[in-house]
Amino acid sequence: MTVWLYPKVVADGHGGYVVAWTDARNQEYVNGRRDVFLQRVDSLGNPIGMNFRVNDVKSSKGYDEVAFDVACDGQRVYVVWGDRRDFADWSWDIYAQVMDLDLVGTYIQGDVNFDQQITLSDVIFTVNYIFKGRPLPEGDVLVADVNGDCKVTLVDVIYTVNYVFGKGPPPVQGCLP
Ligand SMILES: [Ca+2]
Ligand SMILES: [Ca+2]
Repeated sequence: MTVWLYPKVVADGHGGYVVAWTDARNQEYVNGRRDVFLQRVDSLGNPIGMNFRVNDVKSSKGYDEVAFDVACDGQRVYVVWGDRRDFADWSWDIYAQVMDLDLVGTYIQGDVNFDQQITLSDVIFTVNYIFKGRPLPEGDVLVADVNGDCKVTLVDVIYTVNYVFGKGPPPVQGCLP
């Protein structure tokens, strides 16, 4: 069960909007721990690109992101939130993320762990997802569909391994927007 809560909407300064909310899709151990996600939408509310996690440390590791807010000046998006990643002393601290508006919703096909590169870490991530169902690929499961057949299987794992070692073609755009 994932709980989607606390939507916030701000104008992006170009006729569209940036929507933020928290949801628990990444929870691995305990119900109710949520991350902050962003989605850019056009003037009609249609999603542009995909939604993605904003907070850098996943809440599934034990820190609930709460009390977040979002702003946009037409060029950049600013998100602030509180979490207790310093769990040892039970303290809450404030964190922020600033990103270019143009990059909100963009992704690299095959970058399953969302670190802006395609490496063996993405292969391991995909294998875990296939056999354990978790953690979920960032943004959309189909980011892991590197051969573009709209399914995530071991064929995609082999495809990525071949690409990482220079023996195969790069990931193709499949079913993602
Ligand atoms: Ca990656
Ligand atoms: Ca596939």
